[in-house]
Amino acid sequence: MNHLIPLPASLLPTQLEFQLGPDTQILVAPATPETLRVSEFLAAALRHATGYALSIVPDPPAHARDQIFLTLHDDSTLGAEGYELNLTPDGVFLRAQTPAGLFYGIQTLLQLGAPSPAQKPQTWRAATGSIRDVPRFAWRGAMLDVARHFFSVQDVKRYIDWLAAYKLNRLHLHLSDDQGWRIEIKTWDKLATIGGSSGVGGKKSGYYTQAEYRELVAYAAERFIVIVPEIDMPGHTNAALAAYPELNCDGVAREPHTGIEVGFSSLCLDKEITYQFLEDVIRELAALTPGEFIHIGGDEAHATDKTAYTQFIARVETIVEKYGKRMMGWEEIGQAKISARAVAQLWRGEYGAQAIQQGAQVILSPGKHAYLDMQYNEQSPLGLHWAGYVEAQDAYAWDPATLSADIGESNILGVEAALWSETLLTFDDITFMAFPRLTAIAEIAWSPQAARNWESYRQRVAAHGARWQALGLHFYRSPQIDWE
Ligand code: TNX
Repeated sequence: MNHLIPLPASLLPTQLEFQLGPDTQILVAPATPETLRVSEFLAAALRHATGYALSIVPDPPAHARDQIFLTLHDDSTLGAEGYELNLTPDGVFLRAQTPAGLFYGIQTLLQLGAPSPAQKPQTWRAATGSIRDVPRFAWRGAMLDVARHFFSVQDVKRYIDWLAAYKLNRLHLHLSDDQGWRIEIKTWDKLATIGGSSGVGGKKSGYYTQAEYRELVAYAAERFIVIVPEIDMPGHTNAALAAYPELNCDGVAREPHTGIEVGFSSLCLDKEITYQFLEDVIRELAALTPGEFIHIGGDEAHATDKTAYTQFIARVETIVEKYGKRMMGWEEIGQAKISARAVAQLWRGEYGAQAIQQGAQVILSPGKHAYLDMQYNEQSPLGLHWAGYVEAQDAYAWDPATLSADIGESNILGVEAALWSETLLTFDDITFMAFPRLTAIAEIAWSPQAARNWESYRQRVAAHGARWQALGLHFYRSPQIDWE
């Protein structure tokens, strides 16, 4: 029980052991499409680990021994995502108010019973005890930049699997930037066909069709992860400006951008066609998005007049709201007049107070702690270092509530780990930058501040390293951690 990440809100080990047997079943009540689906998720993982049948029994008549019981029941103290997990030598009892809570309890259970993949079919044992667990923040996010280098549907799904294992619940996809446009828009088809044909260094271009994007949204939703689409504007728009000459003030299409410098592009804010374009894009994105938010970027608009920028952001919010969504943007949107429904994502910490004064909440992605694209140290083969070097401890040892004097716990919707991809080409590159820092941010987002500390995390993450190694996950062997 002593290696869980994120650390549960409360945990009481009882020093015994539950062992899965060839006849262990998963009993689920009430049996609904969603509870059956999460039961199947657990069954598949345990079958894979043990080779046992793990049949699912919907609405079992009476309690049997040596089984795993999943039940939904009313307990408002568990909220929308909490769960209660009791393990005894005679059975595993998992209760939650919602299927999401059951899903998080399952992630905990799967961490507790660490099978050795080398010894299959094999006994699967877990230490006994009781856990009651609820998350600290509602928004536990990870951002992936698929614009600088494009990543396949398969790669994104594999990243989603890891997010789910650590109880993250938002995947923010940075779908457009100067170097590439990565989502099919049917009313402006050249965004994808022309804007999607470039990338940093001329490598790894491409885009998701709407069908592929829906597939990602559904795959994430099955793991209780909401995909948050970002179209960056009015800067970071060279790919769109290359696809459509009419979006430029001078009417001349831009050349594709394959470098990594920022801050030179801007939509033409004086032209009405710009707003028609945005309305079409936002309408199509909203239709693809079950979640509440559309992220409109808004960062580093260095090539846009400041007053025009603030008017632009306010107008974009009305378009986002027209299609039933809330606007999220990088912290620079705090300079504009935004509604209390908007959310500002902090990365440098300059404009958060302005957003909060307007009643908006914030999501914290401070570069010094939560930017997974920062190099670990001077020798790191991948990454940038404009925010400094971010070692495992830097990613872990900070508290959202004390990061800034202007920002209190109630202003914070959540925390998000950002992974920009200027220097990343492969899935191994992604995971090398993400682990063991993504797990640090996941714990900050989920676990109570008082319960966690670096010394405990560094010991627990070492056990995860052994599992990552066994699963072939490429990760950074930080010298701050005594890897097993
Ligand atoms: C700043 S963070 C950017 C991105 C870069 C990133 C690299 C933010 C809102 N803008 O355009 O990719 O730094 O770390």
